[in-house]
Amino acid sequence: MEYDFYWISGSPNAWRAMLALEYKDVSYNSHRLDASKQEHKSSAFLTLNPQGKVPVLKHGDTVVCESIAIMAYLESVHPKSPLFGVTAAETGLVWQRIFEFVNGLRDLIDDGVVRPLSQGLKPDSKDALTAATIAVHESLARLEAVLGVTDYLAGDRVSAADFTVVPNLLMLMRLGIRPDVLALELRFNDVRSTYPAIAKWLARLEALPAFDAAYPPHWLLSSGG
Ligand SMILES: N[C@@H](CCC(=O)N[C@@H](CS)C(=O)NCC(=O)O)C(=O)O
Repeated sequence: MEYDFYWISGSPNAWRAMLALEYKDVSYNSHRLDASKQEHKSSAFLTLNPQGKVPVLKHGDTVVCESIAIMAYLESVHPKSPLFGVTAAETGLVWQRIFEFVNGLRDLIDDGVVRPLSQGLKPDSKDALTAATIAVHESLARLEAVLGVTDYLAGDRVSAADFTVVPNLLMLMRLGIRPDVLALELRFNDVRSTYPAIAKWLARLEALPAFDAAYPPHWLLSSGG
């Protein structure tokens, strides 16, 4: 049965699902949607995901939306190269790390920093941005402590927890080098030097063949933003 995968370049949610596809060496028909043309709101796409969001994975009659659900689905069909642990303790820790991120750092990054900066910072939202920035750095310090002990977020093996966190973090770091953002001194440009264990973890992930295969193509053409 064939896989069809629908994604938008630079979408962190699509990126993590694509990392799982590539890591598990699953072949798929790639459907890159153009957000500027609202292709993710077309009637054909809305029949797959009425929310009009990527990623979507279609496998025969099965349609899976939600990036983390897609990773779990792939794990179930392709247990080789496990991403959700092998022992019960490993599985528990992978899910723990995923939920810690989803219930904490993700919204701080997306809602607290990326969205306000992408939409143009309004003078009255500067205090909220400062508060979110402090909270993001506190979370990064906690990740740094975890990665000081193990090579990956849920132990010494790459897992769905790493693929969950890395796209949003790299998006934040990419935004951090934009000249107008640099001027705000949020210090997302120097995450690698501030957090050496995170830097080594990023290097480990970047060395995976899956990383290059899933890297947002439009990021190769431009920097920042
Ligand atoms: N919780 C969903 C979030 C999906 C999501 O928000 N996708 C974004 C791209 S990162 C999207 O398609 N946005 C388009 C829109 O909302 O119009 C997941 O993990 O897959």
